[in-house]
Amino acid sequence: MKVDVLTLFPAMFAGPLDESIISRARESGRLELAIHDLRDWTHDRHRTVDDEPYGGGPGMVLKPEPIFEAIEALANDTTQVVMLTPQGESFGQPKARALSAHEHLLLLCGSYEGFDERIRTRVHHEISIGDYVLTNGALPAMVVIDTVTRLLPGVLGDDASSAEESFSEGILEYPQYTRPADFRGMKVPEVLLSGNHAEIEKWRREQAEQRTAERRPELQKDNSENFKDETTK
Ligand code: JCE
Repeated sequence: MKVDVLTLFPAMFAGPLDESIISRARESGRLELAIHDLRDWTHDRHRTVDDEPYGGGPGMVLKPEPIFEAIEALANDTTQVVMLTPQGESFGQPKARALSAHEHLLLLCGSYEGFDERIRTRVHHEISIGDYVLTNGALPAMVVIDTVTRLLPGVLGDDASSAEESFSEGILEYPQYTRPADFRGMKVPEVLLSGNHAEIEKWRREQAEQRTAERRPELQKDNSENFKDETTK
């Protein structure tokens, strides 16, 4: 998948996308990522990207001309243009999966008070990553890139991919432990040391359901498919 990003803060993208799984997805060619400075599509001495809102009011608005020119330079008929804004559709795993099916995404990161409304005529998806206000769309763009990249074929190992398929939505994870069995008096639940796989599976299902009911009751649904024995799935 190719992902182009249009931002006023290209330096924000150095670091988070150069680590771990995303970095390997780039090295293997499964993700081709290019960060573009919106100011590269201005034509004036001051590289102006914003202006005052018509009708008055606080702050500044992103001008249409540089963004239209950038889209015309970077997008083709197969490109899905994605705008990150607090007014967008709530982002979640189903939207990540839908976006991961496209060959080319162009992510528009705003800043200031937002975009001139006419820019929306060139946008296919408008996404919010949550109900809080950030200073700009760079962090939301990185969230979208991270979630979408790990869903691309071959990016995760086989174990993580099958765990993804069975558990990714609808229920929280059960508690996990590793060695030592007794850490500063905090003991690992006996059942996990028992070697009784049927009992372990039952305990994990109960824990996951209890946790989901307590913390995220709105997720509660029938998860019986998620807890079939791994060997019979
Ligand atoms: C952004 C701003 C609206 C005042 C461009 C914020 C997304 N989930 C999200 N939280 N915040 C954002 C986001 C995305 C793009 C922009 N701002 C700041 N937005 C009103 C200020 C500007």
